Amino acid sequence: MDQIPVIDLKGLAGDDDERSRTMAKLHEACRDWGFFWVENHGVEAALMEDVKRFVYAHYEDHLEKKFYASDLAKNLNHAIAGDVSGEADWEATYFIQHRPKNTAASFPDIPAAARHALDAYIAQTISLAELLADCISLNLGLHTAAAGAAVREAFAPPFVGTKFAMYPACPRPELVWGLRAHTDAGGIILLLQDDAVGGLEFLRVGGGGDGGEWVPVGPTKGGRMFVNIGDQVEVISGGAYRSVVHRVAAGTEGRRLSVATFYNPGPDAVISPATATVAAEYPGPYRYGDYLEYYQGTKFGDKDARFKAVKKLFG
Ligand SMILES: O=C(O)CCC(=O)C(=O)O
Repeated sequence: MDQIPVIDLKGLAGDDDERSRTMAKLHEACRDWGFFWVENHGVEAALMEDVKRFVYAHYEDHLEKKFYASDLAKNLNHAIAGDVSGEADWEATYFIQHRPKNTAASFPDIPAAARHALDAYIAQTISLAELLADCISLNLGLHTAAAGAAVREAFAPPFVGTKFAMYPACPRPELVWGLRAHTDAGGIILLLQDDAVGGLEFLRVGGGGDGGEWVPVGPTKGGRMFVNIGDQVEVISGGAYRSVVHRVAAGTEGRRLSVATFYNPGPDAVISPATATVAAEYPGPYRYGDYLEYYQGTKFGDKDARFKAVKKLFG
């Protein structure tokens, strides 16, 4: 199995050769994989550690007991195969919005120091998402002096939010997924992964196996962030870049942390393929808010069927 690409973003600040090599590597990663690691990404290691500490503490203080007392957890202990409906995910999560409005203040359980670290982490993560959005625009030939950075312009004003997740140790991982297979609705997703427990898997199509092969992402090494591309970048790129199906396996090994920051179009942003030649295969122009509403009922379904339906419903 090929290795998941690792892009050293330091190369973007190098001389012309180094910059073009880095841009080419990023283009191949977006085109051939749809997911990749980045290093020297500008998000401080100390902040990543602060955020992880907060997520563990918050889980232990506020979520763990509730999770194991939930119907899903209680039923799973006594379940036999087929009992679990297949519509439940073995995850304890909460979501904080950062842009256009920061909703962190309405979470009473975040201590001031943690909120400070979270704000700083998110500011750096947004800068990283914007950098990647601009590189993607350039690599797709969509970044011109006249048009500016096409992906960022299409998303404006962007919606940015973070899903904080813990995947608790699961006594019966054969019965349930941590999170069922899906693609992400939005744009660019930046993941702070657990550095000890894996579970995230991406379906790589075109890498050799017929129906694709599930590639385990594994724990983070060396302070890397993990990146994947969502449906809107696939639409804008006219399929040059793909939003890839992924899932999280439940495991007995121990709780797994993940912090996923979504850099998405705002609800009123109008999305369409930027290249006319392939426009026929993709929906658009449509309002992202309309796409998202449809996505919510079809998240775990087939992406291509969703694109077709959205084209019919909204344009
Ligand atoms: O937990 C992860 O690593 C991935 C989470 C994810 O795919 C999602 O929340 O959409």
